Amino acid sequence: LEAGGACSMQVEKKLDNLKEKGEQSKERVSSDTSLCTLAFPSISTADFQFDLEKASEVIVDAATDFVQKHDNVRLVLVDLSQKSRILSLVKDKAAKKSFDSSRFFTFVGDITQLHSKGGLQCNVIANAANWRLKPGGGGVNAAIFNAAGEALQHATKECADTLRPGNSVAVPLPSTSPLHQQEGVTHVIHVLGPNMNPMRPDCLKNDYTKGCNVLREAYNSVFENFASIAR
Ligand code: AR6
Repeated sequence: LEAGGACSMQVEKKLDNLKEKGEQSKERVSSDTSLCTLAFPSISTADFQFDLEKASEVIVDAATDFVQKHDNVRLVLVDLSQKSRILSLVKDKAAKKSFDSSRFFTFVGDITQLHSKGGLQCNVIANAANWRLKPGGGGVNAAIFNAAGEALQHATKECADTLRPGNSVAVPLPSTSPLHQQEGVTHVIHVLGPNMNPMRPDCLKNDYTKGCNVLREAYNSVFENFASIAR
């Protein structure tokens, strides 16, 4: 895929430059912004009412496992507010683990304006979607579909009609989309998380054994889709 090609080329170029200068490349490259980067929201913890403490554990485990197994990628958990409880929980739990913290970190900002407002270049963003993959509905789903325009709706329809809880689908974002043009986002990965809200479909009724498994599957699915794009 185009984005993957571009990402790996940039990293290789960087490595060559560093080799020419005779520098040790590994540390430098891992903190470099040309790394393929996935920005993702905390799946299921707002409208789907998933417990934040339990979600934070799943996020830290899934993300640290992933960055330890994959080179040349970065994961960034994003939320809108400085006061975000999920971001603090994840930061606290991640601080207790040993991994390269330049490859998984938290960031405060709107996931649709990370480059223009936050100065953070993310090639790929994840969306906490609904099972019908429809725009609107509030939360991060509405924000992403609004920012990406109709191009995302069309591209999404070409990839999938529905999603099961725990699954995700990677959609290449056409270059006509404002989100592509202004923010440099080349792919949106829609993911459906476990739902604990009785007013939404497939409510798990507080079954957190199942819920945590489905949430872990959801993150693994997003990260694997991201790895294929980055390759
Ligand atoms: N940028 C970054 N993070 C955001 C943004 C944004 N623009 N907007 C919300 N968040 P939610 P869910 C954070 O409710 O719980 C939808 O209507 C938010 O603070 O969007 O998985 C869909 O259609 C929270 O931390 O997703 C589904 O039906 C996180 O994103 C349903 O809600 C997820 O909140 C999915 O519910």
